[in-house]
Amino acid sequence: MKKVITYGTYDLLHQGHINLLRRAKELGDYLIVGVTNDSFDRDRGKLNVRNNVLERVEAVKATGLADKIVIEDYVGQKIDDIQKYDVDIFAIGSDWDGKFDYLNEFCEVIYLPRTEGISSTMLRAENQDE
Ligand code: C2G
Repeated sequence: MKKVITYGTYDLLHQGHINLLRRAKELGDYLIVGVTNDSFDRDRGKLNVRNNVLERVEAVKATGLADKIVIEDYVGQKIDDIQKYDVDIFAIGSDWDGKFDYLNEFCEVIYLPRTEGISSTMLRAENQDE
């Protein structure tokens, strides 16, 4: 069984996230999705995330594309997860091109095309007053 893992915040879950999850799922038989913890995002400078981690996990669950969801709590967890779950492929959007090449030591790394024209940042701007 080929296992794929991908990570993200998935704030205000949108079609770009869904396309990414679908493409990642198509790379193998079993998809693990890592959803960032709120403090992990704050620490990496994402200060305006609207949905809390439980809401974001529920949104990913509702897509029906994840076979397993894990919470990403700390820097360095990707390596631990890849080893723990015996992952074959790490997949992530092309906006991260090259950034995760260091994981090649542990599994195959694939950058998937990003969906143009939609982002959480755009949706947050549209809903500024809510
Ligand atoms: N994505 C996409 N198209 C968009 C927006 C996002 O394909 N229009 C992809 C991103 O490339 C990423 C995933 O959706 O693979 C989740 O995106 P974010 O929620 O923005 O999370 P991100 O900050 O990319 O988390 O450990 C966390 C990860 O390293 C990356």
